[in-house]
Amino acid sequence: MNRLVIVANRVPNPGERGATAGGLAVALKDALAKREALWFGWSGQIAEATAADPVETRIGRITYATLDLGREDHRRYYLGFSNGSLWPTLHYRLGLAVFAREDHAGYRAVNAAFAAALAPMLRPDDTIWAHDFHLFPVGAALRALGCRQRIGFFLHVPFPPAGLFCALPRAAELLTDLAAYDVIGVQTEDDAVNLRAALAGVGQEEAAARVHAFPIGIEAEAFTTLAEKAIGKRETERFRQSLVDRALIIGVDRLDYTKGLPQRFCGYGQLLARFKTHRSKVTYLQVAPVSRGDVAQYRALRRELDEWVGRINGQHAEPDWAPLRYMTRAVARPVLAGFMRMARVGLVTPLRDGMNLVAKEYVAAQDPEDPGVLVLSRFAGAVAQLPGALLVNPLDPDEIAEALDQALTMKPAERKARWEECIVSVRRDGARAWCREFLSRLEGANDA
Ligand code: GDG
Repeated sequence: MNRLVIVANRVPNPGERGATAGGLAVALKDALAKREALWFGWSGQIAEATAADPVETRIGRITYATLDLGREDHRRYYLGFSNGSLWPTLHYRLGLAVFAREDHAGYRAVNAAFAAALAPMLRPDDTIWAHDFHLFPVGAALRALGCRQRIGFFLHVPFPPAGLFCALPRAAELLTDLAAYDVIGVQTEDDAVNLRAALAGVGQEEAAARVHAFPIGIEAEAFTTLAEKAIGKRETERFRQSLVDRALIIGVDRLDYTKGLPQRFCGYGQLLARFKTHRSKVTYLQVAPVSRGDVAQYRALRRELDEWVGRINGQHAEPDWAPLRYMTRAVARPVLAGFMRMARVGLVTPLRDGMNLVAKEYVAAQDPEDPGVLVLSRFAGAVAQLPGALLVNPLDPDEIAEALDQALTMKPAERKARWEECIVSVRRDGARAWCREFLSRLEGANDA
C-alpha cells in the first residue's frame, strides 16, 4: 500500500502519540495502523526563526516530521490569521475577527515554508491529506512546487454562508487555494452547500464539485470500554461519593468562545432559579481546559466564566452543596469517560461547532440499561447523527434550563429510547468510517 502523508498544524507530542492521544491522532489511528505514514507539521515549539528542515522521528511505521515556528511566524500565522481571522469567521463570528495584512502574509509564508520543507520528502505515489483552516493554501503551495500527488483537504470547523466568509479580506484567494485539492472535505451537508456556493462565486465551479461532507466520528467501542473500566476505579468512586446521590450534569469543552459557556452557565442558573425542585439535587461539573490562553479574547472569556461560577455558587450554594464545579485543568481521558458514564445529563451547547466529538463520546460512555440524556445545541454539526438528543438554541438560557429540567425528570424508558436512537450512528459513523470514506474518495474506489 502506498504511503499516507498527514499534514496538520500540530503533530502530536511523543507522549500523545500512543494510547493517551486525543483529537486527530485518535481519528486517524486506524488509517495510520494499516500503512506506512508520514505526519508533517508544527512541533508546537517556538524558535527564533522558522526551521527550514524538519526534525524526523520514526515510531513503528509512522515518521513524524516537525518544524519549529519562528516567534514572528507563530504570532502572525497561528495567533494572528488562523486564530484571530479565520477561526471567528468560520464560526460565524465576524464581529470578533480581526484582520491585518502582516498576519495574512505570515499565514501564507508559513504555508509556503511547510510546502517547501515537505516537498523533498514526498514520493510520487504518496497520498497527501491536509487538515484544517491553518492550511488552506498548503496544497496550492505544493502544486506550485510541482507536486502531482493526490492531495485532499479536510476542514474540521464549520464553513459559513458565502456572504459571511467573503467579508474576510482575501477570502477569494483562500477559495482559489482550495481548488488545488482533489477532494475538499467538510463536516456536514450545510457546510458543503456553503462552500460550494462560495467556490462557485469565485468562478471555481469545478472545485465546487469536489466538495463532500464526511462527518467525523469517534472510536465508539474503545470509548465505551474506557468508560466501563473507569467505574469502580478510585478516582471515579471518590467523585461519585462526593456527589452524595445528586444527579450529575457534565460539560466538557476546550475553553473557547465558540462553545457557548457563558450562556450555558446562565441556563444552569435559570434551572436553579425557575425549577426549584432541582435545588440541592443536582451538581454540574464543567471541565474546560484552557486553550489559547495567550489570546486576549480568551483571557476575557475566562474572567467572564469566573464571574458566572461565583454568581451561581454564591446565589444557590448551601453549606453542603456547591451547584457548579468548574475546572480549567484537563482531566485524563479514562477518568473523563467514567465521569461521562456517571452523568445523568451531557450538556453540549456550542454556539457553532464543526462536529463536536464530546456529544458522541457522552453517548458512547452511557450504560445501555440506564443511559443519561444528551442536551445538544442545534448548531453543532453532530446534530444530524444524534436524533435522540434534546435540541436547544444555545443562545437562549431559558431553553437550556427547560431542556435540563426535561432531561433530569425524564422516565427511564424515554431515556433508553432516545439513547438507542443516538448510539446507532455513533457506532456506525465512527472514526474508522470517516477515514475510510475520505481516503476512498481521494484514492478512488479501486484503491480503497
Ligand atoms: C475541532 C472542531 C470537531 C476536552 N477536554 C478534555 C478532553 N477533551 C477532548 C474531548 C474531545 C476533544 O477534546 C474535543 O473535541 P471537539 O470535537 O468537541 O472540539 P474541538 O477541540 O473544538 O475540535 C470540532 C473536531 O475538531 C474534530 O473534527 O468535532 O467541531 O472544533 O475528544 O473529549 N480530553 C481530555 N481531557 C480534557 O479535559 N483527556
